[in-house]
Amino acid sequence: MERTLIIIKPDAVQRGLTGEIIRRFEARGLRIIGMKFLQVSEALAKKHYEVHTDKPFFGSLVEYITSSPVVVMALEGTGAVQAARNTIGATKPNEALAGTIRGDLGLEIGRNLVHGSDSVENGQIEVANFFSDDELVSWARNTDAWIFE
Ligand code: DAT
Ligand code: MG
Repeated sequence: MERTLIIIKPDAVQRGLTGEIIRRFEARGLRIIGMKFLQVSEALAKKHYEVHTDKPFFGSLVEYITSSPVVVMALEGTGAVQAARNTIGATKPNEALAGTIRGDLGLEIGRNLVHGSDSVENGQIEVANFFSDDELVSWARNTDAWIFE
């Protein structure tokens, strides 16, 4: 089963959109296997955004994600990585389609509300960066047979 890491970013938490965002992933059918509330350390932020180290926006990206608490979730499901990306919408909220989290709730790239892993491999890596094995719960939902074929 694929895994993806979701971060409900500081702007979304500050704006009181945590529940609204969790609701959309739950409704999509993705199964929550880990969730916690924390303030991301600078070290963890730099590791998480390592591929962007040389980009001009790296400094502001790290500042943003560490500026205030976040909610992180590990989600599981068939095709979970792409499904979550589609639910999140395009990186630039002003280009994201209506119906997506960014397209419905955001305007600017530096306040784009939510992170989702971009590949199956990165889903595994990012979940492991944020959660220890004993923080992840292996469970079956009574609705699984109505969501997963
Ligand atoms: P995504 O978050 O959609 O996976 P990404 O991995 O390309 O996008 O970039 C990570 C974050 O960095 C993104 O959510 C917002 C910021 N970012 C990306 N490109 C940017 C740019 N050209 N200018 C400013 N911030 C940018
Ligand atoms: Mg990305």
